[in-house]
Amino acid sequence: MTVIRQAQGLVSMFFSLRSPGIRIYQCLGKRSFHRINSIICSENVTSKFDDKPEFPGSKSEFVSKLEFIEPDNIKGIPVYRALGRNGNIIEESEDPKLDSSTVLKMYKDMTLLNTMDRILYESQRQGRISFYMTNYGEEGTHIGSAAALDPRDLVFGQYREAGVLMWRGFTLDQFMDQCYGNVNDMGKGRQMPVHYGTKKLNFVTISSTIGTQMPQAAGAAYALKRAKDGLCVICYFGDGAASEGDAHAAFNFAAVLDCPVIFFCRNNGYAIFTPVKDQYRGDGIASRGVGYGMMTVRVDGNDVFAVYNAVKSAREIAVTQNRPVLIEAMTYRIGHHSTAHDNADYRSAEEVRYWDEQDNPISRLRNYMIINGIWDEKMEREWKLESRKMVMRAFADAETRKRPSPDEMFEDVYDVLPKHLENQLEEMKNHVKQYKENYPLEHHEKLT
Ligand SMILES: Cc1ncc(C[n+]2csc(CCOP(=O)(O)OP(=O)(O)O)c2C)c(N)n1
Repeated sequence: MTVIRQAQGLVSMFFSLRSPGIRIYQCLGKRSFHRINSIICSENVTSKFDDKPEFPGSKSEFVSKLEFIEPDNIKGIPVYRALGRNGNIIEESEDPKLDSSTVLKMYKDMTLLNTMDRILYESQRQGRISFYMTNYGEEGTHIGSAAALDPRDLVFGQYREAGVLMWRGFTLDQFMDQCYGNVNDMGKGRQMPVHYGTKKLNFVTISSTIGTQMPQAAGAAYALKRAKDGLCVICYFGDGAASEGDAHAAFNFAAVLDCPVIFFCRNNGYAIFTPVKDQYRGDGIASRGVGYGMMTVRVDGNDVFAVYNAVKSAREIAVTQNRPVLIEAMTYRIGHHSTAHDNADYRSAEEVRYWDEQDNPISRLRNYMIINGIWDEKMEREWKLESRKMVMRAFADAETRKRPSPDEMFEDVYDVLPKHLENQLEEMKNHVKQYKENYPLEHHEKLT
């Protein structure tokens, strides 16, 4: 494993910029100009610089034949995988050799996440919570990456990474309390559902504004580098987020300032209804990593072991060499973008079914477990019942808890409430008291 293992296999998949660099087209040779009796003369100069460009930052050579780089003729960046669809290890050297309890936790978290998604999605459909986003199809990217990190590594998520939190020990009660915005929600009901955050588990609170987490992650990684405590940052983002200006700022700062951050792209094929073919013209997100001078690899995100191996090696690079690494995990979003959007508006049911049935990260891992004798049909049946019970219990408890008092929305920003907010608080209280029949006050803690 780690660096030695990388040298054997995976590291060859990381693209580091040790390649010759893009060469510079030059037509005229270098000449020296000087003035004799008002006539400008020139003469050929030969020096060691004649064959090597001297431009600041240049890493390449001169060429004398004009040739454009034709992106369509460059071979695509390959996709690294360890597990075949039927659950067999493809190359013995790429078997992460995880003990069976780790593999079982991986599988149980992936399937529990699935069950939780189903219940919370339905709960929104029945009007019990305001919003929800499922993680169907991307469970392998969450669990494979989370398992390869140090739990003290700092996570900046986008919003579709609930499995990372689950791996770190966020409980079903905590998920449900956040989605219900009840008194036990750490955000006190001020955030939309799925905007989780917990200092205890080193998971920075989700922000709805796409891409904001990316420069923040680069900055936090710079701070970790200065602290010299051997930790790194992981920053999750989607293929759509990669089109934001913030992505450019984050990649460039992290590369130039040598920040220990893993940029983990979940390339799930769509940004709401925009397919990747309308999102970019180049070779996905991985090709950009090389452009920014980052170690880069593309992995099969539906292969939890490939994701695990890639993140383990990327973490080693980040913390030992203080360098950013870009991982592009290829996957597919099986669920609707959120409860506010419908798949049927932009893709066919057959397309979604194909990924669900033919290339599903959960069934791939289950096949591996069955082949290796650590799972069987009876265990599957029992776990399905047990996990559903666990989710339903947490769901029922969260629903019965009261919501915070409305006056709490004014707290936790200022140490001392400024005058204009004090006035607003008073106005809100008077308004709610006057029109109490229009507000579900019985579901909230009492107004002070
Ligand atoms: C700055 C900004 N622009 C637009 C939106 C609306 N929006 C929310 S999610 C989303 C798509 C993001 O897609 P992607 O990054 O691929 O992530 P995925 O949802 O596929 O996981 C958009 C455009 C937003 N929240 N913030």
